[in-house]
Amino acid sequence: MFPTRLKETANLIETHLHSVMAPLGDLPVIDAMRYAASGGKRLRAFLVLESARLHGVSQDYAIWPAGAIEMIHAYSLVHDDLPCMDDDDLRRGLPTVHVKWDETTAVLAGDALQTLGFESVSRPECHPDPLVRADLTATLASAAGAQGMVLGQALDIAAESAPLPLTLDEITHLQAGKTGALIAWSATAGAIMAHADTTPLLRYATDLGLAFQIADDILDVEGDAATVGKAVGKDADAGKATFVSLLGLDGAKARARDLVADACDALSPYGDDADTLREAARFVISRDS
Ligand code: GRG
Repeated sequence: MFPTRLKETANLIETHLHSVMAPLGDLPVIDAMRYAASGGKRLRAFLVLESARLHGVSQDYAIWPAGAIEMIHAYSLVHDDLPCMDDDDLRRGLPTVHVKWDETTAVLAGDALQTLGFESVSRPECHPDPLVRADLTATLASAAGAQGMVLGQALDIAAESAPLPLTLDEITHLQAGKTGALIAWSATAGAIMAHADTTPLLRYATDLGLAFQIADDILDVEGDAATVGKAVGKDADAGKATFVSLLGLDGAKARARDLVADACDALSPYGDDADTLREAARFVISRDS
């Protein structure tokens, strides 16, 4: 069952990150890294572990890319929350890193979480085959960097001062980088580790990533306590193009449901063994945070 697996993943990741960061000491920047990397749903780590399980890859190996993606995700949130970006005071219900410490510590903690993530996938403990470790490292760099998440973030920031709102194609491209690229890497990591074809999982994750972002836009409109399918609240991002502003609330919900159906179909080569991934896709559009 997906909720049980997600909870197990969260526990595994907390323990793993604790041990990876244990030797780093207790400078403020290290404490800030531990703080930023704790909590969260651990959806990306779950995708890595499930993708590895589907391909018969040992969890002892898969925990390394699962921890790596959560560190890189945490870095992106720390930097996204900075005053020069989204200027947020709260993350995961707690003060953001630059509020609890200061901006310098937040920049450095984010940088160090990113490099520790890359170190994790290049360590021999991650996989016995150095070519697999190189592949994981290169694909993660491309997902996180100027062709992936950083590109999406840059396009998002540029859109704020653009004369016209983004079109549906533009926002789809932006979000494929900003949130989709790390999700796609997570879901394909197990196939990479098993030297297997990544195509079905890439199709699954591309649809899932977009559905995730549409659900996020719907949550913004309906309020944190709502779920997809309830009454409309106030639009926190009024003026900015979102899937809801472009498709309407009902259209966005229908699109998210279609994407989840396509994501589930993409898993047909795995048969029933991929049912937990199918449950995860349905969860993504029914979550309340
Ligand atoms: C700073 C280079 C750079 C990139 C930041 C991902 C990102 C790019 C910014 C996050 C902004 C945001 C809140 C986007 C909405 C979708 C999203 C990624 C939400 C957070 O992910 P969850 O819901 O978070 O998986 P948890 O806390 O569960 O890990």
